[in-house]
Order: sequence, then structure tokens, then C-alpha cells
Amino acid sequence: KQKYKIEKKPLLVENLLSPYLGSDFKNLQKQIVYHLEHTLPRNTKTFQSFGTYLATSYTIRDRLLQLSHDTQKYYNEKKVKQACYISIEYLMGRFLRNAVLNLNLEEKYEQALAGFGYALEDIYDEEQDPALGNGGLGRLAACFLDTLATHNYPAWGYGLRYNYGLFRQSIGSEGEQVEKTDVWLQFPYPFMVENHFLRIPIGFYGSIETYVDEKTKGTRFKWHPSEYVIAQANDILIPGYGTDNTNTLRLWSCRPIEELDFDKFSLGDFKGASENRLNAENITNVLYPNDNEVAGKELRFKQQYFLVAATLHDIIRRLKEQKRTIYELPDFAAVQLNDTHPTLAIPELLRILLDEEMLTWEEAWDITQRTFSYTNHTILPEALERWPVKLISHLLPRHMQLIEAINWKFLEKVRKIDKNNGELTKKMSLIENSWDTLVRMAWLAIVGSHKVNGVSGIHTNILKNIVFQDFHSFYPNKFVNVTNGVTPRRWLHACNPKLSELITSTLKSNDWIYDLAHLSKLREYAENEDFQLKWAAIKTFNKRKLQAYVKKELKIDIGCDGVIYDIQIKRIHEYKRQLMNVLASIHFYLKIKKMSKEEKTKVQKRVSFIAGKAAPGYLVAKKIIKLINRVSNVINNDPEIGDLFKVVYLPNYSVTLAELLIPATDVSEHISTPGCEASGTSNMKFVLNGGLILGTLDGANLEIMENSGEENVFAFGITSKEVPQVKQRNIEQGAWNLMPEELQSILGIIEEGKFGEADEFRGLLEELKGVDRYITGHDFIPYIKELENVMSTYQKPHKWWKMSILGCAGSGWLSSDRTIKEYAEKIWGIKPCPLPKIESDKELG
Ligand code: T68
Repeated sequence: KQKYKIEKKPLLVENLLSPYLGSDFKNLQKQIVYHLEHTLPRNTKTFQSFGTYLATSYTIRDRLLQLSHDTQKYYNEKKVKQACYISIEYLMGRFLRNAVLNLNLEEKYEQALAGFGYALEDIYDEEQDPALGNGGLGRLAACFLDTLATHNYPAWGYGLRYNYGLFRQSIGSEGEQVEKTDVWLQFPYPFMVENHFLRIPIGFYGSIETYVDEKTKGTRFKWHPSEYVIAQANDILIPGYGTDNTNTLRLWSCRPIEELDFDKFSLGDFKGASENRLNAENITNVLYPNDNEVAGKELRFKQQYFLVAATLHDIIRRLKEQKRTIYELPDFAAVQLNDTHPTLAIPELLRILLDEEMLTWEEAWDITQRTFSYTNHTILPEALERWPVKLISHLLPRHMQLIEAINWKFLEKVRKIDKNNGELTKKMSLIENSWDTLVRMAWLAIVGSHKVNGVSGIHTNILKNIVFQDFHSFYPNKFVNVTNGVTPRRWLHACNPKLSELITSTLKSNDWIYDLAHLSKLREYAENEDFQLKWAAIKTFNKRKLQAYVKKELKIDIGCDGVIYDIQIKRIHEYKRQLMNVLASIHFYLKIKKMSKEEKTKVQKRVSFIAGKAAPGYLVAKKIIKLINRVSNVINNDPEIGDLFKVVYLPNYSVTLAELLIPATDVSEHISTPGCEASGTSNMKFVLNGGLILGTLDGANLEIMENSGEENVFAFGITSKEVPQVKQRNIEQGAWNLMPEELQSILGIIEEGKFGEADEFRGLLEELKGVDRYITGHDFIPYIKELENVMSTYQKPHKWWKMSILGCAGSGWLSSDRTIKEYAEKIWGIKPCPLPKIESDKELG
């Protein structure tokens, strides 16, 4: 018999929700032990550091879950407009330190863990780095998430939860790149919460039904997919610095509709029985390892559609949960397309509005354009996505039909201004007829968005005046610039705690952590000897950490005091010119070898570090890695060189490695061919950490010069406008004939087999001698001269540290907080919505 009366009007669960978890250290210890015993579950006698890391992380997750529930509830009550950032990549880096710092709990956790015999710092090191991105584009998305939460913007990130992230790189015995699968989900990832209640069916293939709408008598269409998979949500909660607002990064993973075909299983066809599951899981299995290049694979296309279909479904579901109509979508969400990878969101939304919501074309198109905006990250032709019409028609027949309709209506308008018998219409058509019939995804993204932005001043100008020139004339108000930025929380406060403390104590406030413009007040200390000494001592401290890492991991002895740490870290790409860097290393090596003993005593010591991955299919980039390692091997083992010069290739570049390298850098290299690097973001991180820049007049280097002062940057080379002439001359006269003798002889030495078999690097050298697309020959001498300038400036410490401090003082503008404010105001129309402060009794718990 029921002993207790079942309430007719049950208590609202939310009134009973547990108050905030206590945060005194004893309370934290209880929470950690609870998770150790119940979540892992482990016996507390086998308390080990990995288990401790997991248990500690679960306590953070609990706290963030509560905060995120409150945040969502509050946003829903206020009905605020939110930003939805769709990106096929997120390079988040380690989570625990960032969360502990943002929640301002470092001291309490340190105390709690010390009681268990652990240093918090070591527990941080147990975490592996989720690598769900390739490079700058994915890391930018991660910086944006940190800023959005910190500044209380209602925002969501949407992406994919790949089973395998970017491959792990090691270097083989021949100096070559070796790739291994990144099995990051082998152990639990404690910051991700699987949301089993959110399962969204996603269709593929099938046919289109045409019918007459009874009401309007107009023709309507309906897509009947022939295959379905399920998108399942996995949420990562994003804490802001010094705020309770906690946003969500929702990553979709793909599940089959039916886990196992029981009929096949019963007939003994075990492989066939699992086919469904394997095919579905394939969609979110692997991150494509290309940056600035398209793979053009059908599976990649499926990933893209899967991402946007699940995301739009979720956004519209959340809109309707607020009892709002579909007409309100553009006031509910601003959807940002991070490059063209999520462009299929445009025909997908149109399909939903037309075929499911039964809107008219005019209504649907208006809502679509007002909802989307698009960021371009590259102008390299090989990176501009174009998908075969045939492939789209097969996988998504209704979407192809809609793309054709968009194109038709758009070209109707273009034709009216096309005075050159169809030339313009052909250039602007969303569909290109070349070796195949292809859809130009960037064109589609421009037409379907209300704003398009580049990521630095020079990049946006190139978009407006060259790459998208016709579109800029057609839509003069559509193109805007939003220069990239980086989060000062991770890229200074967390990765360089000593510098963070010095800045806080000097400025007598830590306001700079969320308003980086305050750094400008450091200007007055730039020439202060005492301050310079402290500043320099921190650099040395950070260099020692790197020196120890190189010794431990690579067994290479490098110096520290009086040695310049010169670093180039980024994806390996011809346009980024790591090849020019290593050729310069050969130059300096040969130069030192020719020196007398006396001359050698005057040499400025230097270590040249290079790190970065090459896409596995990008053979030229892989050759460059091999050459660097071969050269490094020769130089580092030459007794005539000793500690005067070393070349160190650091394998498996990652966010975590960057956090070690950037604070330890004296000078970093950003030496792309002008016009090729859209922005670059590591350049910003180096400046923030007092590193100087050796760079070309490209991307954000130019804006760093504007903000930190030209005299505080080692710049060399020509402007992007001059590049085409140099290229033309190379083509007409042959690059070899225009190449400086120094470089010719270096190539000769490589060809003689000084760094391995003579044939090995033939391909690389032939390109330099023939066309030299990235004008290495042209820039080689100015580059070397500027490197010499770097080395002689280093010998004038007062000048050097002044440049370093002024660089940092001018970097306030490089914060992603500034970037996001611009997106919010110029593009999204969203405003911060801070949660009201929690009453103190909640805090007690
Ligand atoms: C980078 N792009 C730009 N692409 O190269 C860099 N590509 O200049 C810029 O600072 C950064 O974006 C942020 O705006 C990339 O990182 C990719 O990683 C990528 C990924 C997939 C396909 C193509």
C-alpha cells in the first residue's frame, strides 16, 4: 500500500535543485573523493594521478553544469538574441587549468589536492589535449568561445565530436613525419556530457515529391531521404572568466538509426549485421587533416551536411521552446558560418522554411539572409571549396534543386547589370562549368548571408578588391573587416603566470585580464631599468622550462642565457615558407663554419625552433619537414658549431606545446608570402608575451606594426601589391636566373647530398629554381639581413626589452574580446546578458 500521498501538484524540481557546491577546500576534497569512488569508480587506496585528474575534473563539470542550467534558464526568460557559431573545427586545448582559473578556484583546488599528496600543476599535466581542429581556424573558434562566455554574451558553439582528432606526429629515423591515430576517447573526457535526450534524425539521398498545396494552389516540394542517421549531442560547458555565465559548445556525434540488424545477425552474417552502425559512425569518425586545402571527399561533404542539419534543427527547436514563431528566427539567433564548411546551412534552412514551415520563397529567403553571416579565412585558390553538382544531387537532391533556384534568382539580377555579353553572369554564377560542373561554396555563402567578413585589414581589402570584387560591387555594404584576436586568459594569464603577476602588480589591478586595453599603461615602464630586469628575468625563467623540455624529450642540449630563442610554429605550408627559414639556417651554418676562432667569439648564439604538422597528403610539406630534420641533424652534431647555433624540430605541435613555447620565445617568425596569410593569430600571442616579431608585410603583422609601433617589429620584404610583378618576372626570366648567388650555392650544397641523398630534395629545389611561386629567392637576402638585425639588436638589451615591453603594451587591441565586440555590434546584433549575482547562502551549500 502506498504509504505517502502522491501529490496532485508536484513540487517543481527546480525549486529543490541543489544549491551551489561548496568551494572551501574540505568541501572540494569531499567532492573529489565522491567522484573517485562513484564515478570512476576507484578505490581511494589506489589514488593515482590520472584518477585524481579525472575526479577533480568531474567536480568542475558539476559546477559548470549547474551554472549552465542557470545561464540557459536566464537567457530563455530574457528572450535575448544569441550568437550560434558553426565551425567544423575547435582546437580547445586543455580544459582543467582554464576552468579552474576562470572560476577563480586555483588556490582552493591547490589546497584540496595538496592534502591528497598532489600538486595541482602536475594534475593539470595528466590531461590530454583534444585536437578537434587543424590550426588557426579551429583555435580562433576556441578563443571566441572563451570571450563570449567571459563577456556574458548569449552564445552557442556548434561542431562535430570526431572519434579521432588530428593525427599525432612523430619524426622517423630519416627525419620524416610519421602519423599515428589520435585515439582521444580511449579514456573518458570528463568535460563532455553526452546528451542522450537529444537525438536528431538526419537524412541523406532519396527523392523529391512534387505536389499542389491545397490552400494556395502553388507547387510544393518534399524531400524523402532514403537513409537516416542520428545526430547525438555532446556538450562541453564553457566557463567565462570571473562570471557565472556558462555557455555551451555542442558537438554532434553520429549514431545509426538501428544499432544491429537482427535478421542478418540471426542468419550468421555478423559483418552485415553491423554494417549500418559502422556506416553511420564513419561520418564523425575522423577530422580531415588538411588546412588551407580541400580534400573533396564525399565523406567530408556528409560531415558538413550532418553538422548543419543537426545544428539548425537544434536552433529551431530551442526557438519553438520559447513559444516563438519561425518568423522570429533572425531575432532569436545570429548564425555565423566559420568559413565555407557549414555553407549547406543556407539551402538547409531554406528547405525547412519552404517545405516544412510552408513559407513563401520571399519570406524564406529574407529570413535566411538575415540569419546567416560568413567569415572567409583564406584566399588561396586551392582552399576555396567547390563541390560537384553530381555529388550534391545524389546525396542531397532537394538542396541541389534549391541551390539552382537561388542561383537562378540571383543571376536574374546580375544579368541586368551585365554589359559584357554574359561575362559577369558567368563569373558570378554559383555554378561553375570547368573540368566538372561545380558549386562555388564561397559564392553561395556570400549570396545567402547579410554580412561577409575577412579576418584582417589587408585580407578584407584583398577580398573586396580582388577575390570577391564583383560581389563587393554588387553588394557594397555586405563586406566588413573583423580582425582576429586571441584570448588573454589562456594566452597570457594562464600560460605565463609570472608575467601575469608582474603586469597585475605593476598596474595595481588585474582589470587587464578582461579589458586588455589596460596594457597600454605599461608604456611608461618601457625604459625603466628595474622593470626591464624583471621582465627579462621572466623570459629567462620560461626559456629554462623549454630548455629542460628539449633535453628531456629530444635529448638535445641547448643553451639559455644569452641565446636567442627564435621560433616558427604553425602548419607546414609552402606559403608560410618554413623552407626559407631552413635555407637561412644553412646559410648561417656555412657562415659560422668559415669563421676564425676570434670571429666565432662574437657570434650571437641562437636556437632556431620549428614545429608544425603537414597534411598527410601534402608531399611537398612533408619533404620540408624532412629537410629541416636533416639540416638540424648536421648542424647540431657539428663540433665546429658547438652551442653557437642549433636547429630544433619539435614534434607533435599542439595547443599545449604552444603554451610552453610562446612564453619562452625571444623572436617569432611570420614570414608568409605577402597576401597569402589571411591573418595569423600566433603572432598576436607572441607579442602579448613579450616576444618580438620577424615578419613580412602580411596579415595581422601589419596591424601589430600599427598598434605596437613599426620600430618594434622586425619587418622585411615587399608589399602584397608588388608580389604579382615578382612572380611574373620569375615566370618570364626563370627564378634561377634571378636568384641571389648565396641561395644558388645553398641549393647546390643540398643537391650535392650534404643533407641526405642527392635526389631526396630535388622536387623542392626544382620549384624554387623554376617558378618559385612563393618568391623565396626574391625575399631571401632581405630576410637574412633582418635576421642579422635581430641578432645585433639582441646584443643591446636596453633596446631589446624596450621593444618587447612596447610590443606588449600595444597589444591590447589583439584581444578576442575586441574582436567579439565587433562581431556583436557590426554583424550579430547581440548584447551581453550577465546573470544576476548569486545570493551568498547559495555559495555556502
Ligand atoms: C587560418 N586558416 C588562416 N584553415 O590561414 C590564418 N582550412 O591566416 C588565420 O589567422 C586563421 O585561419 C584564423 O582566421 C585555417 O586555419 C584551416 O585550418 C582549414 C581547415 C579546413 C579546411 C581548410
